[in-house]
Amino acid sequence: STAYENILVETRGEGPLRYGWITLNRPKALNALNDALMDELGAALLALDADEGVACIVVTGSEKAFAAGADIAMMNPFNFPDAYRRGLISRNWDTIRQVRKPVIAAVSGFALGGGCEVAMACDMILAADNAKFGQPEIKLGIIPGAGGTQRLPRAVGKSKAMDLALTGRMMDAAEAERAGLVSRVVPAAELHAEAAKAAQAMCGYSLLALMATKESINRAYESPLAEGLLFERRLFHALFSSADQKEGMGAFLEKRAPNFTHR
Ligand code: CO8
Repeated sequence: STAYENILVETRGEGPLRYGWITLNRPKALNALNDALMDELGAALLALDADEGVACIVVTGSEKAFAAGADIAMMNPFNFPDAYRRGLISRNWDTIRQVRKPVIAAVSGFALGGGCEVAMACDMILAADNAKFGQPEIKLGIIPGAGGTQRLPRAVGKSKAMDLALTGRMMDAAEAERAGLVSRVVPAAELHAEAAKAAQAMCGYSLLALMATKESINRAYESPLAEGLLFERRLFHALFSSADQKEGMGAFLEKRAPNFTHR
């Protein structure tokens, strides 16, 4: 398999479909995001997305930090022409959006700045009880650059997004759960087991249905309600042309476990 320097990549699970497991791994800098790490993350996500044996992907960090933001030492000398021309740090952010399989962020410790933005670019965030989220860019004389002013207010509402981005304060896991940023909070020691359980559950379902669910929920953010509902109905109807729909419903009626073939 491909050798990466800033991330660890594996596939895990038992059964015909497995899940990808990506660990951000720059421990010296609390997983601060630089171009090399983001290039590797983008490449690993696309490779797992293209792997027919993979149903979904977990992205996690260390116990102390999911990622403490973009690498400040790298960004310090940036000027506009270089940053713009080379798409510095930003060039890989749209990669996460291209992934069509579900991506679970399993967050322990700090998820700050670009780290919080990577988590928000995933499809759901599972938080350890020691997780801390924030957009502290204001302290550095800049603003969030990868969704912090866009995805955060959609997740937690305008007032809390303003509060976090304007004061730079951190929010703990309990507050993040109340605000709707994270799907649930689990004890730190159980974070990986819980993420694995969620991923393993997805591996037992129809890949078509998983991908259609993700596509349709994401559509809710991009379109007015009537268009989103229409999009959902079209996909819903389309799935009745799949063998997996016959298998899923047939198995229920025959009181047996389904055996999806992803067709
Ligand atoms: N960049 C570079 N190095 C970092 C970063 C970072 N963001 N965060 C931590 N480190 C390094 C520290 O410099 C330190 O290195 P060393 O041991 O060599 O001194 C090491 O990691 C350990 O960190 P600390 O000693 O500071 O650990 P503490 O436990 O005392 O503190 C904190 C942890 C509170 C997380 C602290 O490290 C901190 O405040 N970090 C910076 C957080 C921050 O400001 N993040 C936002 C960065 S700006 C950003 O993300 C913009 C997003 C743009 C997205 C892309 C746009 C296109």
